[in-house]
Amino acid sequence: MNRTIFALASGGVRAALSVYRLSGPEAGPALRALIGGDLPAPRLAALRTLRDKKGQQIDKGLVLWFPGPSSFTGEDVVELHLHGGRAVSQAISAALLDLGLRPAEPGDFTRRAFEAGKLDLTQAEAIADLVDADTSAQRRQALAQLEGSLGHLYEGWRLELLRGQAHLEAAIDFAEEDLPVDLIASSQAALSDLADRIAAHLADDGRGERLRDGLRVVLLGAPNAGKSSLLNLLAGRDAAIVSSTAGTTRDVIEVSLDLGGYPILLADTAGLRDGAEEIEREGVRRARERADAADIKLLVLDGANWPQLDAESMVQLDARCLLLLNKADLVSGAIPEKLLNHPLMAVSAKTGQGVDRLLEKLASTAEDRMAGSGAPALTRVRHRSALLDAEAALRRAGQQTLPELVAEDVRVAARAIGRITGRVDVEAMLDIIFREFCIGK
Ligand SMILES: Nc1nc2c(ncn2[C@@H]2O[C@H](COP(=O)(O)OP(=O)(O)OP(=O)(O)O)[C@@H](O)[C@H]2O)c(=O)[nH]1
Ligand SMILES: [Mg+2]
Repeated sequence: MNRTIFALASGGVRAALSVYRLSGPEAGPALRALIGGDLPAPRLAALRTLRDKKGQQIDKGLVLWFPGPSSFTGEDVVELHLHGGRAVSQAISAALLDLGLRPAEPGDFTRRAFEAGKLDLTQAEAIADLVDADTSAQRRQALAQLEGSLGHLYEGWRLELLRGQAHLEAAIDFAEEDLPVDLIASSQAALSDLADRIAAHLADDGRGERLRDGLRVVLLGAPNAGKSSLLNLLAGRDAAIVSSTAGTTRDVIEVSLDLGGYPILLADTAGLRDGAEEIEREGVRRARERADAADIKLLVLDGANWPQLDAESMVQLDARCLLLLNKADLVSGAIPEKLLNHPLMAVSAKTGQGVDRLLEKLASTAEDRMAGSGAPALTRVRHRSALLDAEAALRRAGQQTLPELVAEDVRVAARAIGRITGRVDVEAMLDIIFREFCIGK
């Protein structure tokens, strides 16, 4: 049996209120000991004075009693809503340790909920994502996943496979029975159809994962072009040092932006040039590394040198680039909308010119890359690799001629998908065999 655990469920302790959560068989006795009386009615808040073993008052607050199995973890659960503060936290923790409870490890409560069958693994992951969500689009994605959008999709696919496997197993084990003769061909058609649906789901350009992590945007360009000035302007704070000395920035400096609900990680980098001294050279190496990993490269051109283009920056030109002509305040004459077939935007970190347009452009790109058609998106590499395994197994199944081998590939595919939701079991398959075929009636 699980030991009873407790944890401060709300973050930092210095706050008006803090919530403590207890889960396990000793949760009820612990609450009775703390309040010196009977348990309150289930799921109703009750105001109680909490005392330690010596009868010393710890605090007065709301207590809630959630008897298992209809609780978050499926176990007996208690919530204590006490005053926030280090001394209260220390006193209640000491009292709970004194009662034999153990401090929870990260994820302990959700893990117990999963083990009790309250959540599948994608929902458990969604709780972590919801807690980490910084923007509204991230929150919506996590909520949909918590509601089971991904879990239902995968579970549906898995049941389809189990049904297919049941048909094939029946053909193998009960060949003399009255089964359809074209079983293999029709199974294979269904399997290849599912493989296509999995492939379509995988071909989403990683939007779900990108929404979790943020779109990676990097500022690149020659020293002194004004990259750090632009970063500070976009971030709305002085995150990076700006100076008229070329080669000021060395380390990569990253800020998070929320553009229309979509998360962006904007990185400022060292100015690109060769032959600098050692530290700056390392900075340039890091800048190029960031550029390679970026979703969008903002290539900053120095308006002070316009229309001269520096070679080091031009090497970076590719489909991920948006060209920015900074220091537009110093440029006289018309600035073209395009340069070398890439969109060019005139901006000035000094006057703020063009910055709104740049933000709009970034926001709309972020939406393009991260918003979906409404279909659930996979959100983790773990999902992707399991689905790739499943798809490969289904493609293999299409090549097999013996029902045994087709069935084996289907089994591999079903297990791969079952790993995503954490619901790999064999009982379900037996149920389907007997329900659908009525064999051995
Ligand atoms: N006139 C004008 N000056 C600017 C503008 N943007 C930046 N500057 C000036 O250009 C100089 C360099 O700016 P930084 O932001 O440090 O340039 P950087 O690209 O980060 O430079 P490194 O870190 O050395 O690569 C500073 O003196 C800024 O004040 C602008 O839009 N107009
Ligand atoms: Mg800089």
